[in-house]
Formats: sequence, C-alpha cells, structure tokens
Amino acid sequence: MAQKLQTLGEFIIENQSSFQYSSGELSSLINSIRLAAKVVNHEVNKAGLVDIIGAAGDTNIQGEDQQKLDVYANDKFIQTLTNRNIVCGIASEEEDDFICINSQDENHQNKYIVLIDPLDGSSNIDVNVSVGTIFSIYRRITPVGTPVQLEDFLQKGSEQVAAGYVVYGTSTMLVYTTGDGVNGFTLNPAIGSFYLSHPRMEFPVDGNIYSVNEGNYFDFPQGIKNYIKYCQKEEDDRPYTSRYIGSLVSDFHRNMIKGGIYMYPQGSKNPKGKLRLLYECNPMAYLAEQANGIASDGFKRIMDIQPTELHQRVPFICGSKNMVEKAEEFMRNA
Ligand code: AHM
Ligand code: MG
Repeated sequence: MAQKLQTLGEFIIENQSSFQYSSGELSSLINSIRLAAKVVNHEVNKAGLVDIIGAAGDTNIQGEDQQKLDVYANDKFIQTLTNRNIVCGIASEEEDDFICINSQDENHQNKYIVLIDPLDGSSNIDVNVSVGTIFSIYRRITPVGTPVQLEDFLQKGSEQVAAGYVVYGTSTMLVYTTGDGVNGFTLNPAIGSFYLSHPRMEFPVDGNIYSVNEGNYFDFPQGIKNYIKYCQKEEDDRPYTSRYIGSLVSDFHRNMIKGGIYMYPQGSKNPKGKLRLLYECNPMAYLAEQANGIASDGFKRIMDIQPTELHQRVPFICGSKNMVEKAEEFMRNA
C-alpha cells in the first residue's frame, strides 16, 4: 500500500516538541524560509524565459558582480523574515553588514538570528545549472529586547540550532536539520507543497566521488595535491571519479546521497579559501555532521572555528567520513 505523504508543514508541527527549546518560534522561522524558498524557486525557474539574468550592476562586499536573481533572492528572504517578525537579526552574504530587526522596540522577544547565502552558485544560472540557498540559525547571546550585536553573529558553528539548504535543481528540495538528523523535502510544483522524500539522509561512510576545481590544482597546498593524486591512482582497487558542478549545494547534495568529498582549499588566488565560514561552511558542516559526515579546514573541525568577521573565508573539506579523514591525513603529512 502506498505510504501517506507527509508535508513539510506537518513534519515541522510533528517534530516541534523534540526540539529542546520548543516554543514554536523556530518552527515559524523554518516555515518562513519554506515560504521564501517557494517564491525564489518560482523566479529561478523562470530565469530562462525572462530577461532577468545578468549583472545587476551592483558589486557585493567580496568585489563580485551580483546577478539580478541574487538580489531578488536576497530581498525575498530578508522581506519574508522581517515581515513575519520572527527574528531579531539577519546577516546575508549579499549585505555588507548585519541587519538589526525591531531595534526600536524594547518589547520584542525574538531570540533567533539567521545567516543566509540567498543564492549560492549564481554564476550557474544563465547556463541552467542548479543553484541553492543556504541558511543557518542561532539563538542570540545578547539580551532579548535589545538590538542585536556583531557578537550574536560571530558564534562558532557548533552553536547552531538549525541549518539547511534549498537546491533549485531538476526538482527543488529543502533539506534541513535542527540537530536531530537531516531530512529532505521535495517540492511538488503542481501543488506548491514540499513533501518528505528523503528521511534521515546520511553520507555513506565511504564514497568514490571527489569534487574539486582541478583547474586550480597547481595552486593547491601539497596535501591536497597528494590526496588528488591518491584518488587518481589505479592501484588497490580504488576507483574514484571526479564530479564538480561548481555549485556547493548541488555538489554537497550529490555527495551526501552517493558518497563523496567536496574540497575548496586555500591557494594564492584565495589565500584563506573561497567559501565563507558563516554563510556557507558552518551550515554545510552542521548538516554534514548530522548526516554522519565530517567538515574540516584540512586540520580541524569547521564548527570549532571562532569567527572573527562576518564575511570570513576558510578552506573547506567536507563529505564522507573516511574520505575527509584521508584528506586530513594527507594534509598533516605533507
Ligand atoms: P558564490 O557564493 O559567489 O556563488 O561562490 C560560491 C561557489 C560555490 O557554490 C562553488 O562550490 C564555488 O563557489 C565554485 O567556485 P569556483 O568556480 O572557483 O570553482
Ligand atoms: Mg555563496
């Protein structure tokens, strides 16, 4: 007999009590992200039809061209979270500084902050390749009812209470964790609802996919070069294969399902790595650990890094446990 389909809304309600601080606030927050994700999905899907792609003319804090859909996604997520009045602060990869919500209202009781990469991998949009939204949720550490401060955002990844991503791919999925495993929901576009399609997602302990921009090979640290050579060797029956989309969410998603490792190391072009600790690495690290995987900067756990600035970058190695441990071993021994 066919199983009853569970919607994301039903799942959130059903699992609310298992969350340690259960007050309904986190559930409303995830509901808002679900809503904004549907709006952005609609727009991303239209990208090939309307003249919305292309540089918007703005440059973000990292000096990169912003494309119109980045701006659109950024606005939608910020608007939805602000209008529903459920967070006290937001930081976005597309904004220079964090946004303080309700700073004039001493009675506001919101205790969560959200960090978001509204549209990651957006250089892939104009060639119809999957992109994603990444989010990360923390409890503020400064007193409720006061304006949020930078220190609320500069918390270690290990303090996250929830994290997830939306992948706008052949189907659109929302995958998230609140610290009790990782669950994936697929959008039925005809109805506009997300359904639980991938319960309890886990990285296989081992895998055979390595995902890295090999165009940067000569720029990589020796340990990563050695690890790539190890993956390429034909001996010992180790049939590795290379898959790199250049869209973190999609590469991560595939590796979590099939088993693999994603690497964006430091190099002379990106001395501290390319990916941002707060908007990309910490949420993906939380998901990875909740899904039986590992996330490391090559030497230590990503979620143990004390952030010092909002747009900080770090080297990022993430995926199946045995593969990441092997890459770390190569880094130590290089
Ligand atoms: P973005 O935040 O500017 O989109 O950059 C992040 C993206 C990741 O999704 C992807 O894994 C990586 O940058 C690809 O970088 P590269 O083209 O240097 O390989
Ligand atoms: Mg990004």
